[in-house]
Amino acid sequence: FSLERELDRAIEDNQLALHYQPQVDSTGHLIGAEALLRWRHPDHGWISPNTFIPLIERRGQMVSFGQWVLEQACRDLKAWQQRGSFNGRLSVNVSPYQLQAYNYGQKVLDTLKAYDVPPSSIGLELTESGMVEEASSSLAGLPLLRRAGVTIAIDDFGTGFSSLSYLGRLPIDTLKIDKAFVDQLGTRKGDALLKALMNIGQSLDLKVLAEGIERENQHRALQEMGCRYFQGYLFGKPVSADQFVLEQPKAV
Ligand code: G
Ligand code: G
Ligand code: MN
Ligand code: NA
Repeated sequence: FSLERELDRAIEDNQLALHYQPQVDSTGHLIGAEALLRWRHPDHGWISPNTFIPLIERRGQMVSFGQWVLEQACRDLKAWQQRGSFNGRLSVNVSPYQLQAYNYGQKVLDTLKAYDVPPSSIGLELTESGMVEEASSSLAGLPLLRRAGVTIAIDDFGTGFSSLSYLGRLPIDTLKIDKAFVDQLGTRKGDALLKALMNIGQSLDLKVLAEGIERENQHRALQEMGCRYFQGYLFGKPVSADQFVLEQPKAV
């Protein structure tokens, strides 16, 4: 399959890029950004990570691509910080394959140090599928990262078919409520589900961030349920690093 083979050259041929999407608090202030990987293919144009991340994982290359993502995020963040145009938290997505790699936590801290990026300006977004019981030994790096100031968010919370017991064991800061739930707002069951998810977060003293907010009425309804952090096209679409600092008012 040729797309898969072409991945080998994507990094060296400079075809990968990170786009950034704002994350805001309840007053609409920028508090951070999520880095989202993009592949600009010479023939096929922009390819979504939903298409090529599974290929990377299947080929056993997630660790090296993940390292590229973290380093590029550090370069972009450092440039923004030096220009004084951003002092929020930059979140990167992490695949379960990365978490399972030997010494993952220490390698992340080493990378941040090499780029002179404070750990407290970085967040990691992990999916529930990375939280499976059998992998618990591989999650040993998380407390190390957390102690250094890196925050940990559970991405796509509620969609992962995973046991919730990890919430009691691991140092999680934030639950990211998936767009699939936001899209059910206004239905009896949808509202009940969202309230239940909000409740889990609040009773565990976690931040809850709702994703995929496209309309003001969704924003309002979620605020009424107690949600305080948001991400979605209503506040900004993912854009290039340069575009991001042009569009965003300075982060608090
Ligand atoms: O913008 P959107 O289409 O980009 O992202 C689609 C999916 O790809 C999301 O589930 C997102 O978490 C995932 N994704 C985006 N960037 C990365 C990345 O750098 N690493 C990993 N593992 N997943 C990513
Ligand atoms: O990492 P995660 O699975 O949360 O990835 C977020 C995905 O959702 C990315 O593909 C991103 O581009 C997309 N996204 C972010 N905000 C919105 C939105 O408001 N509407 C839609 N349709 N997609 C969004
Ligand atoms: Mn994410
Ligand atoms: Na998500």
